[in-house]
Amino acid sequence: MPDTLLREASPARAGDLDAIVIGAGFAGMYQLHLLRDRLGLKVRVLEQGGGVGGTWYWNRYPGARCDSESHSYCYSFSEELYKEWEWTERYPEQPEILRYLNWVADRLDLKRDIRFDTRVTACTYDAAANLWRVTTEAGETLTATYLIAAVGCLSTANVPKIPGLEDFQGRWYHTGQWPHEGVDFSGSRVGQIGTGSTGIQAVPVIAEQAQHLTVFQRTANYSVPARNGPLSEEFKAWVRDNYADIRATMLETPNGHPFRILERSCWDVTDEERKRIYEAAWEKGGLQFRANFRDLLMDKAANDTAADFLKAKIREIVKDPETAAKLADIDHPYAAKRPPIDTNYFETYNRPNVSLVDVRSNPIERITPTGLRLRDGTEHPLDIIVFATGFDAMTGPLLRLNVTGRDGLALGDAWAEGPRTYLGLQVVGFPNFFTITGPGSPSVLCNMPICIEQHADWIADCIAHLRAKGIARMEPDPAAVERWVTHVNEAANATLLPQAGHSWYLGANVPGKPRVFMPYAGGMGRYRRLCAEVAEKGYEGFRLE
Ligand code: N01
Repeated sequence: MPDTLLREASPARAGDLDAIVIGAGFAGMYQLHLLRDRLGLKVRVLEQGGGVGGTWYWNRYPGARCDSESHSYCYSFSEELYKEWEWTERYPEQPEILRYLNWVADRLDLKRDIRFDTRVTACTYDAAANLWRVTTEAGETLTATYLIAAVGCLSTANVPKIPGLEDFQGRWYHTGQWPHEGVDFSGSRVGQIGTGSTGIQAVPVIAEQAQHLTVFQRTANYSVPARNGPLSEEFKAWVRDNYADIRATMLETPNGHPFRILERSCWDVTDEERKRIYEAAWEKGGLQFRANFRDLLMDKAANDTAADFLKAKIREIVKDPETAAKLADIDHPYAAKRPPIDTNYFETYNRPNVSLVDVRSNPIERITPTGLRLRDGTEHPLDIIVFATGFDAMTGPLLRLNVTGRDGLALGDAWAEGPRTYLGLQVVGFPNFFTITGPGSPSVLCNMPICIEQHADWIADCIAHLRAKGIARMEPDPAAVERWVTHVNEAANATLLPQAGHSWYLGANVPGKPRVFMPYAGGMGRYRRLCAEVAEKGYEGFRLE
């Protein structure tokens, strides 16, 4: 529908605003652009940080870099915007991504509608007025018809409750809340807890500065070299010339990346051929490693071939056999947890100032004023502790908004047994509340900007529909949610993903969190078609009143 017609058909605004968007990362920025500039709505974005960027505003830890290739880790909705920005490296570093997002915000004149340094403390649905009341830490309340959470999936830091932290006399940091002025590690004994994607990026950089770095590993992890480097002029030209194809590929592939998962099975090739394929993929580097065979994430025996190859690489790189054995003692299928990529991660353990401590067999018992003590009584004196311990993923950022829907229903109660959504977009009992990349959508299993654009587009089209048809409220039908939750579980169970029992995909990294596989593993291409069909059928599965 043309925007002008839509504006004429729009009902009078009941609250201060048509829409409140929470968060000014990739998601909130694009949602603001669509709702304000395409639909002509009055929108305010509330952002806790002092600037745009979301994840890239907060995660300033050493080595922070994106694992998606730069030409895919950006907005692609506008060809003009896509071609105007030039990335410098294969994998963009945090400062460059933050510069990019500021550039987009300025280019689209977004900042005038973003309220920075504004933390949302509660969101309450007022059924009589059909409004959302959003309260901020400063005590202000704003009202709007539509509430859109663009808070990201990995924005609630998980600092494990290890006894004694409050008495630690050194300095400590969580990677997701890194000081803007940086941290000087020189001359310090540093302990890093955590060997996920973040930890694996941070270790080589911290090791270069610290007097000594001790890495406390609970779960050993696979990693493939990123093979990062500057982009050639030819590649940059190729990206500009192939915008349409790159975007089409990202929209269709299961992971939203600009490469296809090959059709061949692991068993279509001989052992020697497979070894050559893995070697070539190792040399090429990056997340593409898992795209070599279609069955790597479906068939445990197929996965074992990749896992064995990667474990052998660890033993080849790491010179001390005991350290190598600990690093290669990986207990889950390859890519069942989010697979990291790295720059010199395993090589770093060959440095004389780096040591690895296994805290699976000998857990951290307490933090003392001067370091860490393990269960067997071993003391590790430390000046700085780095928590690369991840996030209360997917549900954490939503639950801390204290959202209360119809009849006083708190989101925390609605999700006491784990998140239940329709398409990861809406929750029963929470009318006109939308979640961008919410649980039950592909989100974290995909290249994020692609998922974000799809959700923000869908939400904007949906709001346009509601307004054009004079529909006051929208929320899912409980039966549709039941069917979707069942489908999300089936999609996960058709893969090896649930076999990593300690994964944050399952909420297992946060004690007491319900164990539910949260993202939709059915693939981005399929998900996109399902969402489009639902909209085409007049928002089938939603109650429109
Ligand atoms: O967090 P994680 P992350 N004692 O949860 C360990 C994205 N990301 O920040 O596995 C000891 O993966 C924990 O051990 P275990 C990406 O999606 C993207 O690294 O629970 N150890 C694990 O080793 C990624 O998956 C980019 O046994 C404890 C680590 O801490 C997601 O963010 C870059 C512990 C946490 O790993 C999260 O990654 C970086 C304890 N009490 C990250 N508690 C991009 O490229 C936790 N651990 C875009």
